Amino acid sequence: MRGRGLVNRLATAFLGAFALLLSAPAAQAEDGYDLWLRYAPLEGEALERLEAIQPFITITTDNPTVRLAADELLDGMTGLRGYPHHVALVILQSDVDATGKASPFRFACDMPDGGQGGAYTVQSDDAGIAITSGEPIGCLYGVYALLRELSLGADPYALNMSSSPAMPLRMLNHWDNPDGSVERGYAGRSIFDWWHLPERLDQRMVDYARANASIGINAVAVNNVNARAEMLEQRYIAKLARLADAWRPYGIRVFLSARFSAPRDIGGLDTADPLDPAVRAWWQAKADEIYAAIPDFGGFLVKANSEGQPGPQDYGRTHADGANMLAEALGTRGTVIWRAFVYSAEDDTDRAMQAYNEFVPLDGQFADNVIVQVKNGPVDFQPREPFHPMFGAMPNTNLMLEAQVTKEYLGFASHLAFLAPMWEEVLDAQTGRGGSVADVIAPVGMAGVANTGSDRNWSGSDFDQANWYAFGRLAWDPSLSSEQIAREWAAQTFSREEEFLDTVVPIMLRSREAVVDYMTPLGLAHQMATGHHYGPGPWVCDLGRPEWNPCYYHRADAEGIGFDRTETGSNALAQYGPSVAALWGDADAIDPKWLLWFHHVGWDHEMPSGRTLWAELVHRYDRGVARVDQMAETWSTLSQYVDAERFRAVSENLSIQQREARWWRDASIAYWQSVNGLELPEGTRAPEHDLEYYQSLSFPEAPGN
Ligand code: BDP
Repeated sequence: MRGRGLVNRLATAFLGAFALLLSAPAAQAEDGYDLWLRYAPLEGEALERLEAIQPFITITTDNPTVRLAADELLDGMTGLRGYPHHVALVILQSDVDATGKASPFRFACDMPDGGQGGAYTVQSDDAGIAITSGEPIGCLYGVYALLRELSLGADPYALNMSSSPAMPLRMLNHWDNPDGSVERGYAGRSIFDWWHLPERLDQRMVDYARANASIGINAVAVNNVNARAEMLEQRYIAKLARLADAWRPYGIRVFLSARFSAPRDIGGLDTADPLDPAVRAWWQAKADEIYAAIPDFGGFLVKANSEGQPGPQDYGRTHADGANMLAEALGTRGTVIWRAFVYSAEDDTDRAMQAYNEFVPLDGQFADNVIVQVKNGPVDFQPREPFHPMFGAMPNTNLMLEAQVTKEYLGFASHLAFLAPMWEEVLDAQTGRGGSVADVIAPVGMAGVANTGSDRNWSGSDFDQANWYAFGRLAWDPSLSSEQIAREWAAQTFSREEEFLDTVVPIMLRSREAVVDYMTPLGLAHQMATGHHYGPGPWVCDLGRPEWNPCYYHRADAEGIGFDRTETGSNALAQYGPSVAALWGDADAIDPKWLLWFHHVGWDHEMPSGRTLWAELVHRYDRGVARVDQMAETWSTLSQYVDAERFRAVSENLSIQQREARWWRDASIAYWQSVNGLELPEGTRAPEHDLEYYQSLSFPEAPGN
């Protein structure tokens, strides 16, 4: 990846140009490591316009972030021009006029009226291009925005951009473990080399920060929410401090997932009761120790009393008691992010209702520096869920959205599923209680469970990079359309040829819906196999806790299918605002995409399409499979736009997806038929195997578990 020192870059570029002279002008193989920051050479008019820009930069500060911004700009300009010799000079000085030359780029990164929180403007005038912000980080964001626009072919003399982030916290949550494994990770091992830190800092750590900064991400929780207490030990704090130092110039603050029982696990206390003075003192001392090493430490991310994790309820205390105790230890220095992903072994209430039931009564009781982090939907990162009813229901609590970038439930790294449309769906959802989900979280932020790993391409597949990119772009500006994000990502990552973009963007935009169709159409959810969640398992009904079983969610029998969440059932609908509840409460009026989430209906229920529910279900499975076939077919026509290495990698993943989409469809249909005894609608292909075959498949080695 780029971002090396100038001299280094010039030398490499020179050698690169020399090598180019010796080799045939074939498209160079790429391994995806450069992500969307390839700065591939422009051509034609766009190149001519860029070449006219004067080849030097003047900076009036030696702030490290501004220096990075200048370095990135030089790097980007070199890449976009395709040759280095225009990039000649960096001047670091305190007075912009001292050189006596007119500079084409002007950085003004501490303007009193330049906006806060990373806001920037990029404007062209006769004198050149001015990048302005109230802070250094805004200038870095401005450079990335400028380079993105130039990469897309914009006219450098007609720029008039101004942007500010929609929400203050734009965060990635890593589910990485200290031993290098990654829970729900499908891109190799962890990117964090804890073993060798703090002495050795992998270049990947810098490249990672740079990629995040380029899309506006400004916070990273480095370890799994199912946390190990030893991450809070002194030796890990030293490791974390090295990372924090490397990431600081990129505007990234580090957070730690904290195990609630740490005072007991590693602190020598016999309790972790949040109201116990010794426990409070332990956390206070721990926070002080961390801040001594990392003055801008972000704070703690906590999963408590969920899926076996310890928490305040172990001592008869509330989530607010636990969160506020940690918040006090951090004080004004940092933030506690307390997860609302809870459901209890003892409670037989509809799982989709439990977080709301536990948290909403606590509204107004959380300290100012506590954020409650709520998953996009009320169950668990399914291919489609309605928005979480907590959004809008806790007006006196800081609420933040948690999305999953890693595709635990959407085909791991091999299925092409562009998630921006899914996030757009939830962000745009009207809560019926004063605005959309995006409005509710705007004062706080958004977290995404990262999909990065040690694979050369970072995300396990080229197209999964788009989800990382889209997450950052949407956290910066939730009003961006999925289409715009897909287009700018594809142009920067693969090719800016119109024909390529007009072909590949529609593939991306329809891909998530295809996954919904072949996995869990019509509002079904959690039909994945046990533990690893790889492949279908709708027949599973014998696991220890009811809500771990797919049959808990589909409730299929000879008469019908679906989870009744209306008044006659769990009444989860009552957790939504009245207008939303009314919209979804009528099985005949509800959008079919939510039908079986909220209603139990007969197999012969008449759908808006005129089909019976059974015929519609089969139709959707088939539609999903057909879409994937179409995606593979379309991709096969695009080889001239993509280097051979990445072209082949995408093709191979699409083959996997084609096979697995059929598997999902066939296994699901075989199971439904065993329950409802119905014939397949006329003209429909029978499942390839019988149900026993699908039930016999076992994959103990599936990744990410
Ligand atoms: C589920 C994952 C599990 C996580 C949990 C969580 O399967 O690995 O620990 O979410 O968010 O989706 O805490």
